[in-house]
Amino acid sequence: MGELLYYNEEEEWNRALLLYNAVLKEICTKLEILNNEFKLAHQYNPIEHITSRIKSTQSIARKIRHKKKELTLENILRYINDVAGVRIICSFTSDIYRIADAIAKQNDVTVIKIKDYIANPKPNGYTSYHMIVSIPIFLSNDVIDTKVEIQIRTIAMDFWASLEHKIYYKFEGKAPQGIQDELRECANIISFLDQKMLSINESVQHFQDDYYHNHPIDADISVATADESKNGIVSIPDSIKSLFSTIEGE
Ligand code: 0O2
Repeated sequence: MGELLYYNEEEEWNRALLLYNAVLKEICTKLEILNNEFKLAHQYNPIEHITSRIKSTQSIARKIRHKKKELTLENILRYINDVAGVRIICSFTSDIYRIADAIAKQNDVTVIKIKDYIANPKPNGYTSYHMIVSIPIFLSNDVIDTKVEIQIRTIAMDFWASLEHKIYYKFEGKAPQGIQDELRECANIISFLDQKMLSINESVQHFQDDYYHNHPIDADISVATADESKNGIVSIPDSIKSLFSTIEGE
């Protein structure tokens, strides 16, 4: 960033980077804890994967230009909300809102802005749930609230967004109408697919609940282990089951 900012701003930029890196660590830890807790309670993993990044200097400069602001550190800190960004990929749409709620409820998280592009897709078909939040970063003599953008979407939404992003840049934002129409059609298919997958998952859940209702002993001795495949339920090995029966018999 040095070459883009005035010399005397460089030190401040390095301090800002330290904060942005810190806020990414904070939010990723929070998400990991939520995911682990959920896995333990429901034998189910709402987060498929998480990526995080500090926005590239070119992308910051482009966005500042787009917002018609001068490229100064003050403007970057004030107007660019996504210098630090995390992307959370979930299996199902319902997981997106569950995760968003769980983050927003935390005492040290301040929700600054929400854009629900799932309830209100963009005209080009883009869907995703965006939150801008701030989290306090504790330094040796200071506490600084630092902004981070959280994008939450399903695997299917992510697939669409990655392809659209590439096409957007290939045509410098002016893709031919036919391609734009096809992308919008794909967005509709993806939304249908997400709804279908969610309803299949709900049916599986009901089958599982009915099964455990009728086989309560199996439910007692079924656990999810840390390294099992996602969403799976495995039975406790026989050697451990026999321990249970010993205890019961005592
Ligand atoms: P990049 O390269 O991904 O970082 P704000 O200033 O917070 O009010 P902002 O940030 O201008 O609003 O817009 P918004 O709608 O919150 O979008 C922020 C990010 O969402 C974008 O960052 C993209 O990552 C993603 N996004 C938004 N709209 C689209 C879209 O139509 N297609 C795709 N593929 N992604 C989108 P950047 O900085 O644009 O890009």
